Amino acid sequence: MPSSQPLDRSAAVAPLASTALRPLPLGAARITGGFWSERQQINREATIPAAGDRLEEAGTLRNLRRAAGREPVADGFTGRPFADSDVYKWLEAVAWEQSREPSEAYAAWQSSTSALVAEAQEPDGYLNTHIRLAIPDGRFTDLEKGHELYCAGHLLQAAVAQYRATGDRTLLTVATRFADLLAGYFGADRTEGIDGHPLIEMALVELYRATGTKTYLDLARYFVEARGHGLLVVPGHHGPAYFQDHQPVRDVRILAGHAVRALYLASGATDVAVETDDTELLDALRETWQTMVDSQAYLTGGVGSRWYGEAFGDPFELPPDAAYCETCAAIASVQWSWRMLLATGESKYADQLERTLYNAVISGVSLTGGEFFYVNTLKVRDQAFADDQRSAVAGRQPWYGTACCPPNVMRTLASLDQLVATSNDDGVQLHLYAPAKVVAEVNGAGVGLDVGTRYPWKGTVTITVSETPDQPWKLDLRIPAWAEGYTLTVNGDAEPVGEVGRTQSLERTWQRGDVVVLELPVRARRTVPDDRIDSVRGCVAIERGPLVYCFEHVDQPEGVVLDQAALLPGDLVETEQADLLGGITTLAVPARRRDGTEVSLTAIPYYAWANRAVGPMTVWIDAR
Ligand code: FUB
Ligand code: ZN
Repeated sequence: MPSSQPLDRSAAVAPLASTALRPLPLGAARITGGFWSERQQINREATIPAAGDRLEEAGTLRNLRRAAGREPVADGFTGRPFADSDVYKWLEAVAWEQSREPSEAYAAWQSSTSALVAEAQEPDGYLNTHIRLAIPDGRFTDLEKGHELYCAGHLLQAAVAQYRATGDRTLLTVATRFADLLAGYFGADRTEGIDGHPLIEMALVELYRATGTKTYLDLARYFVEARGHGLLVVPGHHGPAYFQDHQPVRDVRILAGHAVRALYLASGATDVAVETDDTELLDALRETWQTMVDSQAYLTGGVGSRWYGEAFGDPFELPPDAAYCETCAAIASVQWSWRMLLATGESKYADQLERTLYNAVISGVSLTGGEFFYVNTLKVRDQAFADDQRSAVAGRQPWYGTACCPPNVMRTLASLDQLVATSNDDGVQLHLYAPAKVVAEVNGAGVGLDVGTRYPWKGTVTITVSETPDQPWKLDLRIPAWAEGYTLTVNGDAEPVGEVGRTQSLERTWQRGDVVVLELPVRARRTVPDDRIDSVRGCVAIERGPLVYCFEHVDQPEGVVLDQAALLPGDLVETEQADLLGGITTLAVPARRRDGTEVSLTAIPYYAWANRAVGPMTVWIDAR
């Protein structure tokens, strides 16, 4: 029986060890309107409900019914070996949504699907419908490709979300039984082995955090430490680097191989480092993160520059047209940056997280919420040809044969409120600027903030103190790296400004009704790439606030071939267009066609592209 009493209102990532910043409990930061609220509403009303139908059509739920014995087992398995994980990610989204706003429909999806999952679990705690239906004697025999622990990881994450968001222990019981089986099977003194697709590491750490069972942390640590010894190879296809098994995690300084795998592993390793106070591991992860951001991440925050192996490229190998930038990789990058932010308190992690969310994550879902991108390229060439469903040239799709990305977007948007703010003994830190209500405890006393803003379209952020103790505390504001020239006032009095790309702290004994106004210079700017990125040398991109812009063919004058156009110096003219693409600010940009004719090109936010016709598009454009 599900218990109805929430016992734990922790967020998705809730360290037990002391960290620089502490996540707020569920509901303590609430996005109340604006850009993200609109996306969350679409996620709640359109995307998540439709995904229930897609999971049915794809046979994913039927696999569970068969494994549960509700339908004939002999009819077999449908889909990719990791199809179960799509259901778990969807259930996670359903859970986080209920922490935002309970509803009967959501509660019904949760209870019926969780009951089905519980029924599909085998008596000894094992659960995987692909193995059960397709290779019943194949447990843990194909760790490279089998995805058994990857699916288990998503189950654990959904279970923790469900428990924290609703108090329902149905999935948590399933998850702990499976985790107990894993802990009894894997380990240095038991069966040596690691999964071909990391994820179990961070899932086990969170299960440890939710239950207090240290065995789960120990197993997570084992999986992190056992990596890097060449156990995983698929001859003729992938070597150990694809699986991040070429180097011990603490020796890695440059990410390699499959991007989602690499970033889920980095997230799990960060969790292990935090909970075991492993500063050497955390330092290695800091360096690796910095290398990724400096040389392996696209301007959008997207990562993975190789289609082959869905993989990281070498440093500065960032071709815009061949970009893979899987939506899941962007989400994994957000997950890692969030963990690094909590661990260190350094605002550069929130900067990258914001860049990735606004550009590489939400580009992965259409404005109506019904279609998705798997690959988030930065350029579609003129007359491009696609023979792969994942290619942007094929257009956004309602679902994919490999459907990892859509439910990943759903759970990310459903849990986005959790990334707005944190607290620690010094005060409260704001990371994402959105209309929001934030309540936090600082040294046992209540702090309340009301945030008003039209960010990312406008740069004014107004923060009103709605509750405060009679003691000094710090309000920390992230000043994005692009915000040169920002200003700050408290009750109308100017504050000295600091460096950009850092946190600005305002410490005082606050009074209820105090008003802080942060003015971020949200205006169009030209961004020059690092000249070591040979594929875009001589180009520029346009950004405005946290948004990366692009040029989409449908907006351009007759005769413009984007691949052959060049930008000219001159003003970037901004126009608010409430009726275009859900309401955006467009930019008019002076340019030259190949024949020398001067034209005005139109740039739109990158996330909004491919919501009309699919065709040529570019983020980077020649500026010589
Ligand atoms: O292997 C499971 C998921 O499928 C990966 O994370 C994605 O890259 C896709 O290959
Ligand atoms: Zn994916």
